[in-house]
Amino acid sequence: MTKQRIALITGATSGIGEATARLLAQNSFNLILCGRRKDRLDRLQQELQKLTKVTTLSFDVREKENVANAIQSLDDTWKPIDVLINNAGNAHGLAPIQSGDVADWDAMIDINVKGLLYVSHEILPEMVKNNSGHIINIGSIAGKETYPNGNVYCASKFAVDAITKGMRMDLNAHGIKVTAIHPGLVETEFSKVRFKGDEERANAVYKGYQPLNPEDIADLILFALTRPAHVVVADLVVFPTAQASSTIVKKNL
Ligand code: NDP
Ligand code: 8X3
Repeated sequence: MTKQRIALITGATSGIGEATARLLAQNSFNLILCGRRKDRLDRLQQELQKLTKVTTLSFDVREKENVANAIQSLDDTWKPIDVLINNAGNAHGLAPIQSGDVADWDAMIDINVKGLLYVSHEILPEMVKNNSGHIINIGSIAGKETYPNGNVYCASKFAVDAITKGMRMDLNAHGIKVTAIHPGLVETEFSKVRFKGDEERANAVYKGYQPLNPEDIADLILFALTRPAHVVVADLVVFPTAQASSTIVKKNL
């Protein structure tokens, strides 16, 4: 019998991470669900532990020591981690560089870039020791092309793209798969966070066309995870059909 793989998902409390947790639970992965909102983690654990083994870790990816303590607190049944899904992240603000908010810049660089590195730092040594594992980094079309007012969010996702390529090279000798998935517009809590709770502005982002839903991305993550041992999905850009680039979206308003 094949061993059930253990997957750690950051940002499992909403959107893409939550949809991925549900799909992987249905497909026999054991899950370590991470996020700051403990109430949501607890609720999801309650739901998914009917299908598979689930544990949760509540930490802020910006807090280096908390990241390390949380991951090191896992008992041996949760090690080694076979799959790391670096998904936690958000945009904070959408403003010209000359009027950007420094706190927003810090948040995006600390969460999207440094947070991804802190989590990876805790998990990679064991994968390297075992010469196996699969890392999936959630980038963005914003990491492939810059768009007006996207400046620092785009920079953070360009960094994710660069880190992913670096991981693929450095981990190659260890047989570790590295995948990047770069979505276009996905309807999640992303725009609510970007616009600081302004629901009207957030909802407008998804009006007049059919955006991707988080399940579409979960589906691609499962696809990448279920390829044969000799196949790696390296780099995937995915748009809603209505989207052609960061700035071209066919809307019927
Ligand atoms: P959501 O806002 O729905 O989810 C973001 C997740 O990240 C939440 O679970 C949140 O959990 C977690 N998170 C945010 N900040 C932190 C933090 N400081 N510490 C720990 N966890 C954190 O957005 P999406 O599902 O859309 O976003 C998931 C990923 O997809 C992000 O990396 C985003 O950049 C990327 N993406 C999204 C696109 C979209 O259009 N929606 C398109 C392209 C890429 P909690 O708040 O509980 O900590
Ligand atoms: C999220 C997609 O286009 O809002 O990364 O940057 S976009």
